[in-house]
Amino acid sequence: LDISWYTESMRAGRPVHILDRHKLQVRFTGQDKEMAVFSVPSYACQRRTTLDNQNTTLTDALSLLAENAELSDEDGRGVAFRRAAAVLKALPKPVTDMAQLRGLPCLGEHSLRVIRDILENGMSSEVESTKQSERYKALKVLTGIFGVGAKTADRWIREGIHTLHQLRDSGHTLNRAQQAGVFLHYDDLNRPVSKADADIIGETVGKAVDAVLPGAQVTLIGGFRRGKLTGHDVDFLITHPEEGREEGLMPKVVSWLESRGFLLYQKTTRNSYLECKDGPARPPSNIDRFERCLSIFKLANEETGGTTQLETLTENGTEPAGHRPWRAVRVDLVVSPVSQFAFALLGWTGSKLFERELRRWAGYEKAMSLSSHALYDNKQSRYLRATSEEEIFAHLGLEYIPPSERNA
Ligand code: DCT
Ligand code: MG
Repeated sequence: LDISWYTESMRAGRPVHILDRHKLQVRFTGQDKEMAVFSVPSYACQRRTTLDNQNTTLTDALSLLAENAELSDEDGRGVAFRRAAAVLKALPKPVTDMAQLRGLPCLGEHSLRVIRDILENGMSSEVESTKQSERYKALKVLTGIFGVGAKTADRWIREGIHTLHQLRDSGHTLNRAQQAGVFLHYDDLNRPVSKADADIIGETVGKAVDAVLPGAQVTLIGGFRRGKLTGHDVDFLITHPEEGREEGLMPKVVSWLESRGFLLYQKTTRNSYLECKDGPARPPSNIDRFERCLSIFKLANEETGGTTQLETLTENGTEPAGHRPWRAVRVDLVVSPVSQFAFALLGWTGSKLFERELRRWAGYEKAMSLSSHALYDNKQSRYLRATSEEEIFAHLGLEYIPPSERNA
């Protein structure tokens, strides 16, 4: 913590009272000013970040700039804005004065400029102009399509395609996922999923898993495990207490669901992770090596009594969602062998930034490689086993942070 201003105050004879170690509550006696000065550790995985965000105006602004950077293939800038937003999310009170931020980590010049603009003028001109820009609006519309990432969207924008209508008229051939995303379920897939919907889908997935492999367990992961009330999808992790029994489980679960009309779309990828072959836990991507199924679920609407029969799908998806007895929901299924379960659970609970920070902490501070499969100690040249998230935090020399406080 930079405390030069504080020692200056002391020298100038302005008494400063520290009331709490983490929230330096400072009173400048004899002046009108009273404010909290904050101090937080620099890695998000050392902090407790609940959903009770006291600085949503500031964090929304920084998150928008992060999103815009990520969509523009500027990941470095994106992470910088995400880290800055995460620091503000961890503060116990709203920020009202720039002086409160002195000494805080991860607040670069650019982020500080945005924060100052908002504190002084009530808004950031950069955020407002980004929001209004044709490019940002088009990126949002096009990446809102299931199966369309930043690169594809960018290519289309350079061809002058900014809207769904322009895309439909462009004659582009879309892959199966994109067809589902743009022609069939665009509105549904861009509507938040509630916890109640997640629970209903969880029951169905539980039934499917139980039917094809009794004893297998299903765990809700992702944002809902962190206590979020809505999400963009529903994520589940499946395992079996006996190592090896989970092999080949995904195709069986998928056909059970498919034969009962629960799936509008699915794409399964096979598990390719083998410790001995791949060496240290540094796979090219930490999230794509489990047996994994990206799907679109057909969720029956409660009030209509629902149906699980596949209906003829309209070709252009213009049928108002409210008139259908079901809605489409993105569901992500992951199967893990029980020996990797704790790592998978930790890696798939998020948030994305919390995960990134855990891996950065492991690498930079502990000379370890953490993935959703394993933890490798580079100094001891061996894998560190764990059967719970608590053990992994302990291996990493970190205080245990429960899921509800990983909302960085
Ligand atoms: N994950 C990650 N890195 C990624 C993508 C995902 O570490 N690049 C992990 C963290 C969260 C988990 O996988 C599930 O991913 P999402 O569903 O995208 O995140 P979420 O937190 O569940 O967000 P939402 O509530 O919007 O679904
Ligand atoms: Mg999710």
